[in-house]
Amino acid sequence: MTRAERLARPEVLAYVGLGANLGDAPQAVRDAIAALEAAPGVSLVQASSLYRSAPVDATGPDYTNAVACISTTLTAPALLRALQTIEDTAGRERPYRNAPRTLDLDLLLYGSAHIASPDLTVPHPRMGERAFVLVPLSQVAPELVDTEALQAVAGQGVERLAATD
Ligand code: A4P
Ligand code: MG
Repeated sequence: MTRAERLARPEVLAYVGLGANLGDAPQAVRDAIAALEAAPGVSLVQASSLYRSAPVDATGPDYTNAVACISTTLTAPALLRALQTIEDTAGRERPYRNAPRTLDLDLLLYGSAHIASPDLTVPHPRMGERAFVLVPLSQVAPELVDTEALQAVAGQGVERLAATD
């Protein structure tokens, strides 16, 4: 992409789900929000509070989760690569699917795009079933989350952390 094309790219509003359940998970999520803010082509619009959640379809310690709303000039594949770079910097390893992790960054929504490529599915295919996504998402973008969807996942344990945790 030429510099002129890069400059001309429109801003897209996107939502990123953050999760961690190894090490100091709340700090890993805070650091990741700062890394998102610092990433080229990304500006942070709003981050949710941090939430503690029981593992869903996974084992291991409780997770810390959050959702960040960003504005970006990156394409969706370039944004995914930027997210994976932040995961790698946090020491992310992938021994098996849904293994405990130091940091997981999922692209939940990229504008109104629907993407189904081998490496990227947007909207994130499991976001609608997960309280650890819907509850923080409803904090930053209430218009994007149906009350019925929130009620359907109300049985999953999600607890807002105090700012000092
Ligand atoms: N990929 C495809 N679409 C996307 C997308 N929209 N965002 C591909 C991010 N990545 C996407 O991801 C595997 C591959 O998915 C990537 O190479 C990318 O090309 P990964 O992060 O390496 O592996 P993963 O995290 O095990 O898979 P995934 O799909 O992120 O898992 P899930 O379904 O998101 O589940 N319970 C609680 N309480 N909190 C959690 O945060 N997270 C999971 C992970 C399970 N249970 C949890 C939590
Ligand atoms: Mg992931």
